[in-house]
Amino acid sequence: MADMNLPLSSVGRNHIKLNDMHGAHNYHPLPVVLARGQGEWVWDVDGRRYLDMLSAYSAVNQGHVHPRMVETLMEQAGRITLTSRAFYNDQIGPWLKELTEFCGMERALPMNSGAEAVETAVKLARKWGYRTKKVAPEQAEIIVCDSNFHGRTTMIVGFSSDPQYRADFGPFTGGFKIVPYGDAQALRQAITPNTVGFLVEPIQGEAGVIVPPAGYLAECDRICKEHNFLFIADEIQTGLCRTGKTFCFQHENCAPELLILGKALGGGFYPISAVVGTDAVLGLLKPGDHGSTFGGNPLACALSRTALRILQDENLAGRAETLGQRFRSRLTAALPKSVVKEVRGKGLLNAIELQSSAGPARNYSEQLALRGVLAKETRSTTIRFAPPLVIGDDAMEWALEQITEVFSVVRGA
Ligand code: IF1
Repeated sequence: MADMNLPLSSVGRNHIKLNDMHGAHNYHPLPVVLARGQGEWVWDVDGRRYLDMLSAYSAVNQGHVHPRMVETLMEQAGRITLTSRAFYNDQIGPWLKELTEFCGMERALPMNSGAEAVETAVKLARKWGYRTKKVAPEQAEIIVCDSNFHGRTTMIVGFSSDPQYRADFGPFTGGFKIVPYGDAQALRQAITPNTVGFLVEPIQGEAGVIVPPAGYLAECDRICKEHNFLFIADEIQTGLCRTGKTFCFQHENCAPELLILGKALGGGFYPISAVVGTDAVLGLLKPGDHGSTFGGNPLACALSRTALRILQDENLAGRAETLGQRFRSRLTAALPKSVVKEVRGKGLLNAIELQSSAGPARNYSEQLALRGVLAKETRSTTIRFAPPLVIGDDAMEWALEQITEVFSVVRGA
């Protein structure tokens, strides 16, 4: 696919060439080479400024290079950064207390990437199934949803419904069932005596910011409690104030036994993820059952403590709610139905779905980039908009103008 003709300098073109020559081509980035970030803004190698409306897939909720994060990084990096869990360190205990209080849950287990936390949650649900629910050995089943995205490990892609995510990566792990997203009755029908968990994204991000029908999560939660299996919320992308509440599940009356966090848990500075949940589940692990070299390291925990404080001190959930309402109402009113099918989302996790006749989504993200707005297509007809939650009112106004311009005409192939 020919790339847009962004006026790139030889410096920028050389960076792209290095990627082409020496890297695996597992991404097709926009031809934008970023060199600096501050808040909601990023600059490329040629000094061109862009409004970041992807936030590294919701991992930079606190904004790029937040000064409090820089301060914590410099202080902790100069003291101690990695000890392994063979010993205690002076950051993990306070982090565990602050994170469990932030989530209103009893225990937490630190990992690094989101996928690692998802793998950890699956192991915990199975262990709970065998030890507490008394499911027969090796028979545990976990129900997941069609069009799910929970990471890229072979176990996780094994329960993906996307052929590309699975192709050439088998054989896969058993013990998973796929049901339609948004249909609580389908969940009920998939239950067996071996069901130990229901793993779900409160909004499906990668599938195109799919918001389930109101009441869906609450109904699923009731079904989980009624049939004694775990409600496992993957809030790696929707959590940490992104959708206008601290966690997306809080938009409904539900109480997950396990919460999976990642991305913005590290404030955009360092990979840290976690499974947070009840003592009844996390308390089942004994020393040696599970672990990770970097999990719970003092640098990650110190940065995550500051990342959580920023979310609270700057009321980023309230900001996401207010600005998200403005984003959806203004664009729903302004964009022609001949181009745009729907503007949808919660808080500052939103997407524009194009009419199928309006041409590939990539054309629109390229046109946005030429105007200084960075957003990324997901699937062929949807562009996701997820700016840092610190985005200013003026920047939002400017973004709405650019988006209105780009989506007011069909930009065919
Ligand atoms: C890519 C998007 C994809 C996630 C949810 C677990 C993970 C993710 C709900 C795994 C990660 C990232 C991965 C990245 C692009 C991005 C993404 F939805 F955010 F846009 F892929 F679908 N659960 N999502 O969204 O976390 O191991 O990556 O830390 O793989 O291309 P991770």
